[in-house]
Amino acid sequence: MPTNLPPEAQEAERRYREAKTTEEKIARLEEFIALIPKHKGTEHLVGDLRRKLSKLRTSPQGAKVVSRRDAAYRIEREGAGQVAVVGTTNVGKSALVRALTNAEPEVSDAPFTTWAPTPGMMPVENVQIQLIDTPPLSAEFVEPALMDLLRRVDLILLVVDVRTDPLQHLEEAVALLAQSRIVPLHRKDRYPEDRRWTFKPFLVLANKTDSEEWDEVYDIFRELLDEDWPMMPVSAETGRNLERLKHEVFQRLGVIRIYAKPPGKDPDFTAPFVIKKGSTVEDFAAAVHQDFLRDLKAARVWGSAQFDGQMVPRDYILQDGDVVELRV
Ligand SMILES: Nc1nc2c(ncn2[C@@H]2O[C@H](COP(=O)(O)OP(=O)(O)O)[C@@H](O)[C@H]2O)c(=O)[nH]1
Ligand SMILES: [Mg+2]
Repeated sequence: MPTNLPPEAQEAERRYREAKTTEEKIARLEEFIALIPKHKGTEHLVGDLRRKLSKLRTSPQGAKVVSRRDAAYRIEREGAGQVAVVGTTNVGKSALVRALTNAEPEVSDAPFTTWAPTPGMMPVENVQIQLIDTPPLSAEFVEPALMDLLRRVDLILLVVDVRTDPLQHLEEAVALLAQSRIVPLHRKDRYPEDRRWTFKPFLVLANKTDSEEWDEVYDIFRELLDEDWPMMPVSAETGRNLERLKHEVFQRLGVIRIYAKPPGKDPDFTAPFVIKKGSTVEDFAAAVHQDFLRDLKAARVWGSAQFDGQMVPRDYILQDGDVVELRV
């Protein structure tokens, strides 16, 4: 083994050597390969390790590990929306998910700490949004199950570390996602109308902008970008802008909250129905219960209507915060 590997790769190698189960071996080997600098001198080593990895993954135990991992990526949707937190290693994805949700993914200086996606619920106003912490994006190992998960989510929060090399983190992550044909919605014009591409709304989080001192660095990063990204500076550590972030995420989900009012009673303002922006009274009725949709005669609306309790037709378009009484 060449001794001129950087210390983090040597450390990863040690962890790989100590791995006991096939699952651990696969995970540690992926990590080790990812941390080896790629050049002529390491070509052979990397080639050998890749073959070893592929052997492990296709072995009978390995196949079991891979299918268990796939299962870990099938995360059931909960709450008002499903949002993935992605990025390269050590940018603070896990720290953000910890700070924003009830989940407690491990946060560490060691790269590749997060192996399985970890969902948590983030309360915003009177709804809950599901945030999913994910393993780092890396050129060395693309997890197909992660890409499938990202194709299903409503929003991608792409985290970069403003203190190291945010531009590189952003470019690397975007390039890796593009390899799996996942591209930011705002770049849609650049791609042909083609079902093989998945367009997702992105929000870039410039993490570790702990205090005002770092705003200048953030501004420089922004100026270096050759296009306008939806982006905001945040800090998982000091909590800076996290409240604003929660609202931004809610806004970007493109959903509205509707309160059902049973006839003669008050609506329950703690339990909104969350439906897509642009939904009609009919869509709302379907969300409450299929029977409502079938038997719906009329509806009264408080909020967006011209006057309180106005009778509206089935195709009336609802707005966030409306109170609706369905009549059958
Ligand atoms: N100063 C500062 N450090 C942070 C912040 N967020 C995360 N870190 C540190 O960055 C390292 C990597 O964090 P982690 O959440 O494990 O990164 P991940 O690999 O993207 O999940 C840890 O040492 C964290 O303590 C932040 O907002 N400010
Ligand atoms: Mg992590």
